[in-house]
Amino acid sequence: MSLIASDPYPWPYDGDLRPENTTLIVIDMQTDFCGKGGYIDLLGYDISNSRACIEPISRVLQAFRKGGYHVIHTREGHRPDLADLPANKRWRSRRLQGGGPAQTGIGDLGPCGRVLVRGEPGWDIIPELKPLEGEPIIDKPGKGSFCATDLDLILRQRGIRNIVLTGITTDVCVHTTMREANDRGYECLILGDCCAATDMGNHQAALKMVTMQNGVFGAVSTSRALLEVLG
Ligand code: C5J
Repeated sequence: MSLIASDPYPWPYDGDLRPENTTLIVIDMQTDFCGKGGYIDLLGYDISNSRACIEPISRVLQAFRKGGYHVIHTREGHRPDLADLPANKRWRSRRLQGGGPAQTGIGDLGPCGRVLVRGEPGWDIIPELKPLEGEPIIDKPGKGSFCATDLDLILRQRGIRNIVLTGITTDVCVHTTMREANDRGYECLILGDCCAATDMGNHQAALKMVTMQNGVFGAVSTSRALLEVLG
């Protein structure tokens, strides 16, 4: 029986935490979300917010790999012909806040290649958190990692029940993935210091939401609490 100190309950709920049934998911640690000239930078947000989680994720990643646990990565992005990019998503990405002239949006050419397009430099996972050979990478067109992907199939084939969520952004892709996973019966833990948002208030609110109703989507913890158990 292994339990990680978490809020609002020690995680996982039944103490069944083993390398065979537990995966780390590292969500969208791509240049477009945390690098200079990437999508988030072009939108005018401070990328030091989204970069703050790189170091803690790297420590957790090392512990998962060392312990023989599963590791899965995700990337948000679209086909080069943009056949999987909804028109409203593109329109919103090009719109300056408060209206105004169009800006570089999804599918357009920016300093890191075409924004959020598969195969472009900005779409790739940052070198600090590069996936190892054999670690699945889920390419997703949406915010959630289950929508229009084979993630659920891969998790079930491997017998995975527990999911530890990290990555960016806390309030969008990480939260959507956590909600999707929770509804499918997975036991979820989000590590607060291993996630980041474009806005600190949203980051904190997203973590708080998880803890309502006795853990409505799972539980919240930190890299430190997890490493005390995983070593
Ligand atoms: C966003 C993400 N925020 N990875 N994507 O558009 O959270």
